Amino acid sequence: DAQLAADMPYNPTKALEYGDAAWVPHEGDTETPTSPLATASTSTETVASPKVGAGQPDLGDNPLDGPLDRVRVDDTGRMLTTNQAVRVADNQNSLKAGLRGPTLMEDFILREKITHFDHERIPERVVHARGSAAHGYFESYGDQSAITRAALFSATGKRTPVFVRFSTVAGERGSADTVRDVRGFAVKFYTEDGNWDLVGNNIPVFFIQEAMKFPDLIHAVKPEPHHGMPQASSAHDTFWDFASLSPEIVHMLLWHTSDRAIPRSYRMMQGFGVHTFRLVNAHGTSVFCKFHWSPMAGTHALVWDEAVRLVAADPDYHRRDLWEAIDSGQFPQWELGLQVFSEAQAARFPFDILDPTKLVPEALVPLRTVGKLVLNRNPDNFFAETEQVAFCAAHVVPGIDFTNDPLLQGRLHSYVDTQISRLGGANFHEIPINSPVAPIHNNQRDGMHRQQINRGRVNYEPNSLAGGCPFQAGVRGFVSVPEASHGNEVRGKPELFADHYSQARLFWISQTTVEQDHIVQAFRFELTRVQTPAVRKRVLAALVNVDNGLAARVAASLGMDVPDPLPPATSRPPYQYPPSPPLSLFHRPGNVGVATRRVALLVAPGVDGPQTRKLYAALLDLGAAPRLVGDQIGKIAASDDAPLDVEISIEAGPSALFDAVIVPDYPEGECALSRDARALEFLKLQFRHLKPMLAVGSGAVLLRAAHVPDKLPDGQPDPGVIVADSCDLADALARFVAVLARHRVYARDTDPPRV
Ligand code: HDD
Repeated sequence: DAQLAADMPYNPTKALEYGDAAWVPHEGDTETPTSPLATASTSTETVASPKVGAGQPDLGDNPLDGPLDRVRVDDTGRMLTTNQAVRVADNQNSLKAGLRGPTLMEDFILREKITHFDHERIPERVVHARGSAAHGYFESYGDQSAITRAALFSATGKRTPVFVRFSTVAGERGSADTVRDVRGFAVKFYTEDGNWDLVGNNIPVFFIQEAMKFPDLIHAVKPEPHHGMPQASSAHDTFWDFASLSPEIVHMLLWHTSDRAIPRSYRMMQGFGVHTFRLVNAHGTSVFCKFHWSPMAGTHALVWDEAVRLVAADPDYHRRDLWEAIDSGQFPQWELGLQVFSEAQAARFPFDILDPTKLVPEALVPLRTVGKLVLNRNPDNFFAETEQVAFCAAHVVPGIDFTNDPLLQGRLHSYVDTQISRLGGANFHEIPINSPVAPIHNNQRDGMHRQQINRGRVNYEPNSLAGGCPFQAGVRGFVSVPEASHGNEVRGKPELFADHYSQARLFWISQTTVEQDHIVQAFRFELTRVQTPAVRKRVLAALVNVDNGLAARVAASLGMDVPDPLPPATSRPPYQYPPSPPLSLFHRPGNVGVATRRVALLVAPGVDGPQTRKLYAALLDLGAAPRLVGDQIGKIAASDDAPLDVEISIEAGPSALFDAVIVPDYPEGECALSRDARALEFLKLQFRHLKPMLAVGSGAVLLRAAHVPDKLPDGQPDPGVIVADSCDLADALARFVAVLARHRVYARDTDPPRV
C-alpha cells in the first residue's frame, strides 16, 4: 500500500490519503486506520469489521470482501460527525435564540440530520417487497465446459461468491413471513465474467404465460385498491376473480394451495429458475436447461394453522430462522441440479418448453447435480445490502442465454426499469452490493449519484484518441445464440400453451393423501374468504378439468354443487402423465437430521435437573436448538441443588415457535404447569401441528391433562407421542429424534383436528 500510495499523483486536497500520512492516526482515531487506498486484496473482514457472526463464517478467498470492506463503517471509538465529517459537539439540543427562543435556521447540524431522516425511505419493491438475504458461495462439482462456457462451472471446487435474497411476493415490506404465498429465490453470482442473476421462485411454474398479464395478476393479488385490504393474502375476491378467468393459472393454483406455499424455513425449500434457459459452450453450441435448487435440509412445510399463528407469534419467523442458522454456524446449503435437454428432445415433449406454466417431469429429464450453494454470512446492514440489492432476469453471463418464453422476455425489460425508480437512477449497479467483482469499462457516463471517476477525454466509440479503448471483446464477450426467426408479427400463443390442465392433474396425482387433503383445505380457506359466489363457482368449474374428486371435495367444503366443467381452450385431449414422485414435498427429506430444529423443554420448579440438562446437551450435540420454556424467565429450583435458567416464557415463546416439545420428569410429584392453561394449550397445539412430543416419567401427567391422544386415527400407536420412563431415556430420545428428523407425524393429521 505504501508503494501504491507513493506512486499515485499527489492530490493536495486529500493529503491524508498519501504516503506515510495515510497510516498516521489523526486526532480522534483510537486504532490504526486502514489506508484509504486499501484494495480488495489487502483488506480483510477482521480489519474492517469485528461484526462477524458467532458461527465464524468460513469466508475463504471471497473476492467480494474487498469491495464491500471498503464501504463498511464501524463507529467504535469514533467521534460523532456530520455528513461533512465535522465533529458534532452536542447532539441533544438544537441551536436557539435564547434558551426558550426559536430554533435558528443557522443550525446546519439539525437541518442535515432531519433532512437525511426525511429521505431515509425508498420505494419498496412492487412485488417481493418483503425479503431476507445472505452472503455465501457457489462451489462447482466439476467442469461443465462441454455444455456451458459460464466461468462458475469451469472446474471442480471452483467457488464463486453469491448474494441470495428470499422473499414473499404479495406482502408489503413489513408484512409477515409465514403467509400463504410463493417464495422468491434470487441468486446473484459475482462471476469473473460479470454478474449472473438467477431470479427464481420456490415453485417451478408460474401463474401466467405472458409478461403482458403480470400487472393484472399483481393488481389482483395485492390489497384491493379501494380500501387497501387484505395484506399479504391471496384469499380475497379480486385474486380469485382473476384466477377464475385465467385457466392457464390452474397448475400454479395447485402448487399455491399446497404446503409449498407455507415453507417451514427458507432453508427448507427448493428453488427453480422456472423458465427454460439455454446453456452455451465455447463452440456456440446450445442446449436447453431448467435450474433446480434442492435444499440439503430437505423440503419441509408448516401446517396452515401454525402458519397463521406464527403471523402473530413472530412475523419475522423466516428472517430470524435464516439469520440464526447462519449466525450459529449451521450454514444453509442447496445443490444445483440442471435438467439439460436438446431441441430435438423438446420437440417430442407433450408440452411447450417456452410455456412457464409447465415443468419438465424428472422422468423425462433427470437432474444433473453440478454444484452447491452455501450461505455462510449474514449481511452487515439490512438496507445497504438486502434492500438495495437489485436482481435482474436480464443479467446473464457468457455461457447462459434466454429462450423465447414470452414471460421471460417481458422480465428482461422489467427489472432494470423498476430499479431505476426504486434506487433512484441508472447508476444502481454502482451500489456496492450490486457491483460486479469483474471490472466495468464502457462509455456510459454521468447520471444521478455517479461514483466511478472515468478518466480521459474519450467517452465514445469508435475512437482513435484512446487507441480504440475500451474495445469490443468479440468472441470473448457475450454472443447471443443465433436463432432463426420465422412467422408473421402476431399476438397469440402456440396451441400447446392452451393445455391448461394436464400438468395440473400431474401435480395432483403426484401428491400423497395428506398433501391432497391440505390442498383441498387451502382451497376451502381461500374460497370461503371469497365473497362472490360466481367466482367460487368458476374456480370449481376449472378444478373439474383437473380431477373430479378434487372438485367434488372442494365443492362439498363450500356447501356447493359441482358445476359443469369450464370449456377447455383446446380440442386436444389432455395428456395422461404418470405420477411424478419428485413433485411430492416428502420426496426430499434432507440429510441434516435434527440440526436447527427448535425443541422446547417445558420446565417448572421441581423438574428433574440432571435429566433436563442431559436432554438439553444431547439435543445441542445433534445441532438442534433446545430452549428451556417455563411460565416466566429466570431461575427455577430443580430436583437437585443446581437451579435451571428458564430462557423464554410460554407467553413470549408459544408453541408455534417450536418444532417439538419435551416434558421432563418431575420426581417429587406433580408439575405446576398441569394447571396452567397456557402450558396445556402449548401441548395441544404441538399435537395439533403434528409435532413430536416426548414426556418422561411424571411429565406424562401434562400430556394427559392436555388430552393428547397417544393413538393415531387408525388406532395404531402415535410414533410421535413418546412416553418414557427415566430409565429408558436414551432409547426414548433416539425415537424422538428420529421422528423429529422426519419433521412431522403426518399420519396424525385429521380434519377437523382431534384435540
Ligand atoms: Fe419478478 C422481483 C421472481 C415474473 C417483474 N421477481 C422479483 C423477485 C423475484 C422474482 C424472486 C425479487 C428479487 C429480489 O429479491 O430483489 N418474477 C420472478 C419469477 C417470475 C417472475 C420466478 C416468473 C417466472 N417478474 C415476473 C414478471 C415480471 C416481473 C413476468 C414483469 C413483467 N419481478 C418483477 C419486478 C421486480 C420483481 C417488478 C420487483 C422488484 C424488482 O423486480 O427488483 O421487476
